[in-house]
Amino acid sequence: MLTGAGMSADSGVPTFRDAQTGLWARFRPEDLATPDAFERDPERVWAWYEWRRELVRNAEPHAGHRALVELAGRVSQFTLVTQNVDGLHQRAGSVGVVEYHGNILRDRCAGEGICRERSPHSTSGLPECSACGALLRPDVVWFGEAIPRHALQQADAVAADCDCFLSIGTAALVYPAAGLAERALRSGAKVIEVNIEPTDLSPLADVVLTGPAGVVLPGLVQLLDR
Ligand code: BV8
Repeated sequence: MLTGAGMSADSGVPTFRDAQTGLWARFRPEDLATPDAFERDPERVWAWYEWRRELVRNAEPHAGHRALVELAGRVSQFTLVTQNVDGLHQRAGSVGVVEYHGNILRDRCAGEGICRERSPHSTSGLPECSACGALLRPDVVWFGEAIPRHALQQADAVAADCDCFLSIGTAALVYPAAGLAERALRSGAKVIEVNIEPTDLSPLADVVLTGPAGVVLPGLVQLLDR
């Protein structure tokens, strides 16, 4: 299965396209979540990410996240691929989560490309690597950056070899993540979409369950008890 920002909406984390409110209303995520934006204005990009980190830290997993944990224990094979960078699936108890777009709460050294601790001293006023002094950046995949190889391969493999693929809370617009449901369809899987509104995937899905993930997913798991 694949979850998107709509999965976190019921935890109070605005979706990727709704996130731009208040101070950030005048920016498009696509213009902030890029290597060029970080190169050009690291202060602004870090301010956006610190604002989003605060939202994520104050959020709690909801009944839909917990329903996926329950579902994982009820089926023989289960892989959760998420586009979300908020770690809410893991906080709900999901294990083996494939973080397709990384994790906003981790820092990565922009010079070495690996996660590092922050240096206690900063010459730039921004987080710097404790090992080499280069700027740190959030450990997420920006637009124009490659998906981490292990995540890409694992997600492709399960999409190509599953009986049922759930697409939950995603507009199915960001690639290559949006291609996973299409990959599952090509391999003969049934596709179930959970969303509050139609998406580009809806006409291709076998089943479309319209409603918030925090309501639909617990209901779906209860059906297993019938
Ligand atoms: C790459 C981390 C190449 C950062 C994010 C074709 C193939 C390959 C690439 C492309 C392509 N076409 C275009 C591209 C380029 C680009 C792209 O897809 N652009 C889009 C804008 C068209 N893709 C890339 O750049 C990717 N990289 O391809 O690299 C490459 C290869 C080799 C070497 C070098 C380079 C990287 C994309 C990753 C970008 N990073 N996040 C951060 O978070 O800061 S993406 C970002 O969008 C979030 O992760 C978010 O999850 C994701 C997708 O959006 P959604 O999850 O769908 O969220 P959205 O707000 O759009 O929609 C919410 C949905 O939920 C809605 O449908 C709504 O109705 C629903 N909803 C709302 N409430 C609820 C709900 N549903 C249920 N319940 C509710 N309560």
